[in-house]
Amino acid sequence: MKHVLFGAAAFVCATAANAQSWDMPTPYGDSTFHTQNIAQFADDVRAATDNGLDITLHSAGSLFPHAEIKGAVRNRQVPIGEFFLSRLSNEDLAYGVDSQPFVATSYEDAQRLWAAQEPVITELLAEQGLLPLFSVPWPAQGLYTNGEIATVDDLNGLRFRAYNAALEEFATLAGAAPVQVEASNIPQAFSTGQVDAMITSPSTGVNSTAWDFVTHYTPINAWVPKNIVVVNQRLFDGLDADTQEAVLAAAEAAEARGWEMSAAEADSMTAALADNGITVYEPSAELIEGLQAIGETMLGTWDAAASDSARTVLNAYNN
Ligand code: PCA
Repeated sequence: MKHVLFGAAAFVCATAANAQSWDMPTPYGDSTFHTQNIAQFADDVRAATDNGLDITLHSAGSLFPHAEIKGAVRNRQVPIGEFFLSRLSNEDLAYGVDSQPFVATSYEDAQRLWAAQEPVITELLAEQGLLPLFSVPWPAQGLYTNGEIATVDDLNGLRFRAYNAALEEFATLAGAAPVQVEASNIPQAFSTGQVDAMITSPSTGVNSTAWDFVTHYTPINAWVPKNIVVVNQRLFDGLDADTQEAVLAAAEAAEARGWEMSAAEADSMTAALADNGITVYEPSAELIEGLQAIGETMLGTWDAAASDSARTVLNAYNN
């Protein structure tokens, strides 16, 4: 008996000695479904490895600001991290196709776009020693304002919260004044008068209690942008084979679960906006036509600047 107990204790010590702890930054807060999804991913990895790989989340930009997360994974300051994929469009427009207005507007489109995008960006990220693990979309993006917006002209002069270059361009072409604000700073940006309108998902609207600062929401469903989780390839390669397999299996499950969570939130969070007093209205045909015209202009600009990789993504998606 003594011998057996000793054996068990030795086993526990051996496991602990090999155990690894990974820090995982994300820009988004704990109530965000993406954060809940990656928390489940971390739980799955812990369970599958008998606590051999313990991933600790650092939400709401608490470890690294959004703009630094990709670089931190690349430089091995952290092994793994999550960020908004299209923020990398300044490196290559292939990363930003999901944020071009009216290119992919439904989950079906978004799935096809991700299928076209994944092999291309996997290659681009590999050049930086990064391995993408999974990508999950936000619900389609809608318009939050004070008062109803009937046409693009009504956006003229508004201070518009933006989260990437494409949205900045979109707002500018609509005659609005874009201001970059991270998702976790939205309530403060509105309450201090820095911004007075935004385009984001119903999820982010609810997570930032949009009813405290806007009265109206319309689901223009103009694009379906994604988050991505990447790991440093060299640190991943340093894991033993079983742990690598556990990470990849948990990543595959997280991608499938995340897409389902997103689709569920598209409905439930739009309902929650209305329940909290926001007027949810269908966009007018004129508004959509005006916004689509802006999308066309943006696509022209995109086309003039697109790399071969970016073209490969758009061609594969369109064909
Ligand atoms: N929420 C994030 C990105 C897109 C979205 O729906 C944000 O607003 O920053």
